[in-house]
Amino acid sequence: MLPEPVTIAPGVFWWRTALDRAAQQRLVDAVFTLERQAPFYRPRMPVSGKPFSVEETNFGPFGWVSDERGYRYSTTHPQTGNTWPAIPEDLLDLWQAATSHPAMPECCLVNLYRGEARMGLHQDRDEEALDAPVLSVSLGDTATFRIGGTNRRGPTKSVRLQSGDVIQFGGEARLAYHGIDRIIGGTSDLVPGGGRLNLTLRRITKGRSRSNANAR
Ligand code: MD6
Ligand code: FE
Repeated sequence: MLPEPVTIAPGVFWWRTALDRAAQQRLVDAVFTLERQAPFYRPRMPVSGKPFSVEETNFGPFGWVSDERGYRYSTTHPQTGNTWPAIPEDLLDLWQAATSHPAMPECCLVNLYRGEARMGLHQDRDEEALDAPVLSVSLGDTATFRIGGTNRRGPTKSVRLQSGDVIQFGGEARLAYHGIDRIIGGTSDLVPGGGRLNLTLRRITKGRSRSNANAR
């Protein structure tokens, strides 16, 4: 099971190397297998339509998408029109081991960072279920993760997330601003073609069931 996490800030827990190499490898294999059904694509910024530097896909009943019309959850892939593949069981097990939340996650957003890709400071706030924490897994190259408070201009801290690290945002940190300043290339050989994968698990609806994450 998981060791005791480090508390980075109130409500932000960090399990360093929560997943061993074999567990990391299983997740990477699952991502690139499911990616054939739900290919990575580049979301676009609201209004401007500028493409993200990060490539994304999703697993689960809901996927987080973004384009000129804004950020939202969608049950279908914006390019294929198909529903998203199910969230891998290993991730559902991790959610149950790490969080004490009674409902299962309904979205696994997959972020793929190659080269100079990064992610600007943002809040995760498009979910109805803001009482549920967000759980995220880092795989591949090390990333510089910046975390602040709920005020965009407030002070921030930086930590280096390595392959196999897991972080949770909950409680007073659920709406904390955070982002990825940069990826340190060549720090891992886990991801085929290089770079970093981030898997972010979220509950979207205010449901109660633990068992229906993939069945709706
Ligand atoms: C990333 N992570 O690690 C981006 N959001 O690539 C996130 O945006 C994130 O790690 C909410 C909670 C944890 C996260
Ligand atoms: Fe986020």
